[in-house]
Amino acid sequence: MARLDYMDVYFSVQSFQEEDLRGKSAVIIDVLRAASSMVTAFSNGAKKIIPVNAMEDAVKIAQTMDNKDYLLCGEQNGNKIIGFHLGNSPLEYTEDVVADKTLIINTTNGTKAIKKASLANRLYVGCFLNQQSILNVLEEHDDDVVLICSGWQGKTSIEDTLFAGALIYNMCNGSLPKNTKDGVKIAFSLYEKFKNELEEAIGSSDHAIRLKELVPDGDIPFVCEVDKFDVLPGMKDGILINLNA
Ligand code: 3SL
Repeated sequence: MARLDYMDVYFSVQSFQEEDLRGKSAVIIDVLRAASSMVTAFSNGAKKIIPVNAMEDAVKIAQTMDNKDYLLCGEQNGNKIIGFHLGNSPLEYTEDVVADKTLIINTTNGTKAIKKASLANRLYVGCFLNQQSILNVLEEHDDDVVLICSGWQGKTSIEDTLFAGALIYNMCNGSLPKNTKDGVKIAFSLYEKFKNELEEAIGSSDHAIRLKELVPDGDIPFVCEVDKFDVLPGMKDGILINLNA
């Protein structure tokens, strides 16, 4: 069982250094929307996900593959990237589109957090949609666990902090031990306050307001669904696979 007194929470991609994660397990959180899209894609049969730092990297990797095997995915400022197959709405990642495909994904914060966490011993991707799968794998761990909220360009985001808090809240059955780090206390307290009104809290977040004009109406309620999918995206040699498949 991962120990809460050793756990820490980072609130943006910029708030940690690569070295901070050496030898630890990391859960990368991006509720809106990269993690939610990845989890949905795996649930609908995507074979692999290759996260990248830049659009150019995605295109270079695609050039080494057969056209029928991959999809270029992601967003720039919330919008689908010109020339890419899919944007970053989880609702786009349906079975008929993603089954058996390798998805090469570039997003503003989520894929950058994943790439920056490459020194972690183990890396998982989590959001409300696969909450129980993340809790199950943390139960098996006895090393230090770091929860990394992707946030938005260096800023804290309520939706990612809420999910970090949901993990912590469930790990301690709602009763937080005293000897935890500040980040753990902050995430726990936020979740405790909003746990019965997740959709309202996330729907009025800075990120949801930013996305309002850009994304399908269904994205917000969808990413707030808890335990919808039994999926565990985990990193193996730079590529995410569904460890629960
Ligand atoms: O920053 C990210 O990784 C994205 O998930 C942001 S967006 O919701 O697609 O705009």
